[in-house]
Amino acid sequence: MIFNEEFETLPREALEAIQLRRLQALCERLYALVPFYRRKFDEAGLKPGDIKSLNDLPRLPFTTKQDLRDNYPFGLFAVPMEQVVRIHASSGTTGKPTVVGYTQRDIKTWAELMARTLAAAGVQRGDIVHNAYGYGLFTGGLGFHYGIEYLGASVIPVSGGNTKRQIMLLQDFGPTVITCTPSFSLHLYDVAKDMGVDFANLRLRVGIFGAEPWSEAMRAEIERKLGIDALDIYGLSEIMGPGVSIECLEAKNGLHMFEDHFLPEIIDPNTLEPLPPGQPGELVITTLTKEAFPVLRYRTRDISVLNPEPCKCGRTLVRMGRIQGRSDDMLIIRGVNVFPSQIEAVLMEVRGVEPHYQIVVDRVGQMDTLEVRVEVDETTFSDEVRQLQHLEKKIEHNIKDYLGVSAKVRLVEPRSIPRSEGKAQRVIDNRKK
Ligand code: DLL
Repeated sequence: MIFNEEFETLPREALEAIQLRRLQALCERLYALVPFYRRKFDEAGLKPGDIKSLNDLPRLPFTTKQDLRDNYPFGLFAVPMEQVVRIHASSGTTGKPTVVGYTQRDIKTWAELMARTLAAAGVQRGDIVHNAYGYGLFTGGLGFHYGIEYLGASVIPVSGGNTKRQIMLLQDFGPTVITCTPSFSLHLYDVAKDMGVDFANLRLRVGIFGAEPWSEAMRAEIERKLGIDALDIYGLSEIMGPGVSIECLEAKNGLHMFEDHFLPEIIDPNTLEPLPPGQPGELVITTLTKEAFPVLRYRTRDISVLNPEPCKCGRTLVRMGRIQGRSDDMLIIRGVNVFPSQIEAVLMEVRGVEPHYQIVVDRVGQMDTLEVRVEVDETTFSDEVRQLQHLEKKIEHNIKDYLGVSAKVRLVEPRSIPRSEGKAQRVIDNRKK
């Protein structure tokens, strides 16, 4: 089902005309309202009026996560606070989150795009949606919530956690749609099994999964175990939240990006040059309509590929390929963004600990696990076992406190972590195997 027939099936030419008009207006607004962008334009010797066609896009400056951090918390907002009705945030390398804001119109646009997203998954009025994305600063829970209501379906705002209770609600409320991270859906399945509950007896028909990397193999497993269609949804807080792009139920082959609101590019992350359709590279997105927090050429660090071929669902919107990885070292552990440098910062505050560490990420059952191995100095190593255990617990506590994610810390002998001649291999991600 197509929610917004007009804008989701525009001929390319008409779509590009809209995009150009919106891009030009965006440049004018950014130049006039956000000192950071005015400086960037001036440094590049550009005026908003220089943007005469979409081919001029590569002349515009990029925006990076570092820029967001440098302007923490509200420095890049393009409207006065009186117009900001919502704030969300996601974690970043320094422990300070990346902060984003929305006007009333932004919230309405987001709700509409989420309604389009849900419709692409076949959701309609009468459906009951079990929304197990986290509610709070994270954009997942509330982003879906508003979209489900906008579409006119029923939302169960169950949020994350309390898995056993979720199984009870899945049985009693009879939801037809589930929305959560792909790993959580498989965790639900395992817990249900332990409780003697069979997913085949539930009414679920489709699941909309995202916020973390997953694979075709995992889709097959979810579809088989849960007995539903599993669709991939992509988004990020800096651009809006969930609802930037979604697979359609008809093709399940690439995620349609809502190009009337977001202008995608693929660049080579090293040369920063644009790449043609079909070539994988870093996804860069410009928001065309956002009011409170517009971004110009935002470097997502996510690796994808664009496919402009028409789709059998009837949408003319470009499709991005499943995210293949990231061009930086950010890890996503149970939906929480974690940078190795954050862990390093925690370790380095502890006396007796050496700057030699390794981060091991794995998946046990369906849950991500995080283990931090770190060397201690000779003196500490000769301490009593009890003292070492105490130190491990202390670091675990600090990681949880600082990063919001639980880790198992293992103190190891001096010089036992392999040294490397080039870049240290700090991260071993066994989930990719
Ligand atoms: O994860 C927004 C979201 C919520 C998307 C619910 C989908 C569903 P952030 O917390 O800002 O926002 O994290 C954004 O998560 O840059 C990707 O690296 C990763 N990511 C999001 N969706 C996918 C996906 C939300 N479908 C970061 N596949 C992004 C792979 C994904 N990675």
